[in-house]
Amino acid sequence: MAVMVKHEKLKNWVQEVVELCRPGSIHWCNGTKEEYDHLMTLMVENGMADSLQNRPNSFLFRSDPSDVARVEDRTYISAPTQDEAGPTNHWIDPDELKKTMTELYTGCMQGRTLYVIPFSMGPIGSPISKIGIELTDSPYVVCNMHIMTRVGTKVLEVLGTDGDYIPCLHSIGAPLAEGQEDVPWPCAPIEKKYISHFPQENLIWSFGSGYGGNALLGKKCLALRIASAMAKREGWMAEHMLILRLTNPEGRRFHIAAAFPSACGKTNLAMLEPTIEGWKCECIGDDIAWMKIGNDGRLYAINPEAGFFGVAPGTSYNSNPMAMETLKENCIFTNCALTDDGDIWWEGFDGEPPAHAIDWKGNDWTPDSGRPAAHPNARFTAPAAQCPVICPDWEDPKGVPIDIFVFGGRRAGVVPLVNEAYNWDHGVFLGATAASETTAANIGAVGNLRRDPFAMQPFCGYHMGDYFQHWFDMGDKLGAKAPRIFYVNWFRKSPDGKWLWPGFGENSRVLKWMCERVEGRADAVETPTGLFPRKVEGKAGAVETPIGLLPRKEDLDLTGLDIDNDDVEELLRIDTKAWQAELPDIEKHFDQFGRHLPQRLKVQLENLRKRLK
Ligand code: O2Y
Ligand code: MN
Repeated sequence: MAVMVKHEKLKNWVQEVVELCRPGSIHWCNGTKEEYDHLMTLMVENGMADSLQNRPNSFLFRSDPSDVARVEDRTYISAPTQDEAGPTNHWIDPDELKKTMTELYTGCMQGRTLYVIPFSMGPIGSPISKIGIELTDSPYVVCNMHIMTRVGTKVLEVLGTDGDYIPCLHSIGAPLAEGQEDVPWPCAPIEKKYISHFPQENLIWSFGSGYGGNALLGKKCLALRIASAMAKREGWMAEHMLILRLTNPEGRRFHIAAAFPSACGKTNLAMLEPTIEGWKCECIGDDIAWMKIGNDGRLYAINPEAGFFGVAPGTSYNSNPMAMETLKENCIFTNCALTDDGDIWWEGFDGEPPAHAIDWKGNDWTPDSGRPAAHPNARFTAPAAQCPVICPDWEDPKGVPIDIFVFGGRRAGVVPLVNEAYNWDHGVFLGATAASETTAANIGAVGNLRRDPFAMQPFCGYHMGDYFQHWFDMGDKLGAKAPRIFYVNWFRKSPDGKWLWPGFGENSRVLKWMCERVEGRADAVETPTGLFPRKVEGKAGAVETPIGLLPRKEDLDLTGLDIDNDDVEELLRIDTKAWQAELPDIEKHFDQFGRHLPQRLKVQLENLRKRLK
């Protein structure tokens, strides 16, 4: 099917890139199944992919061992000045970065095909959606984009002759000389990888990596880094949040958007199966939320993506049965192990490990090998529409009204299972000070405590202090219609290192408490009185504590849950000394934002200090 392009600016840009990168051929993607099947066939034939004999229309890729995750150290927010990028982003002057990258791009697509991918982030035509065009020399990227976004001719139709789009240039950075044999996963060495964002121009340039967030440019680059900068300018929100709908036994719906750092179980929570009687949960998105204030003054969210790019290891019928059902067919697996019967496998998969497999590096593997068969950041790419608990309204162009924001992180100590913010400003403080112990999703040491404000540290496309101010500004606009804010920690451990909370479907008990707090809104306090513990009346009770409103044991629905009383007490225990010990670290964290730190956060820190006295 030939693609008709009537957009002069787009045609000119493609021509410029052709002249710079010198591909052997050009392919305008139409987003059809035939296109996907054709590219997959090519990749299987040239040894880049294995077709899985035991999983219909599914494929396994093994990346180069140097190209296995997002590379934060090589990711740049190239705003005009370093001050605009802020202390949490790497920065290079835009002219200098463009010069360096132009040299790298010169001739970089030699011997390869340049694919032009028109894609929509969000349902095509939604007032919240945005169009991107990714130019890439990776057929793996094209197939992943087919699943993760809405690709094709329809997008070009919406673009018309002069519509706005976000240009996303990507190259794996591995030209193929005449007669040179290709490798299964071509990419550039780490020092030549650049994941660059030019927020003032809404422009993305990525070079050298073919993996995940570095290469599927609609996701972290567009939908978070560039979109967050656009959202600040235009008065909306682009957040690293799952979106779910919870329906109570009376049929009342609650929409929850939750921000957790990478690999803290966002996908599991997004597909939660409640263990409490009569409650239903439906998934709208597992990673990113775009939110705008609607005509009724409430905040409406869409999931800009069309698929899940989830962490495979640890995903099982035990941890996430709905994800496992989603993965039954039509999926791409990257850096998983291959079993002898032509299926995928990873650590944490259900059942016994296979007696033999091919590991993510392509080597023979047995359970005695002493190394993981799948890379810890191995991924699945799966169509969201295949999820058995996908919400019927997940593609509603107007979005869903958000009732509750949840922040959280992975903390073995200090932070209780759940607490509610006293008010919006306090909630912004909870988001701004969120911290988590690091995992394999980002390159670097595993297990260090890292402050990850709003789970946006790697994804905020401008100065984080200004981003905090944007949250206050949005709260001011939303007023009484603002979502209520909570903070959770599913990962608290006992002093002897045992998980205190069972997690997974049991998390519904905590969400239920939040929904009941929202229903009892009229009775909730606006400001802390300092008289704690004092029960705050409402449908679900709470006590004031120095860090926020906490449920008492009897406020949580623990019916049928086999949990020790002592464990629940420990989960809800506030160790004042441990919290006092957090204050210098919060202060240090805030200090880095200098004059950009909103005064309202300083007030919140002082309030916390006073409450802890
Ligand atoms: O390592 C990558 O490239 C993927 S990172 C990722 C993928 C899906 C959802 N979230 C993330 C993340 O790091 O937050
Ligand atoms: Mn994420």
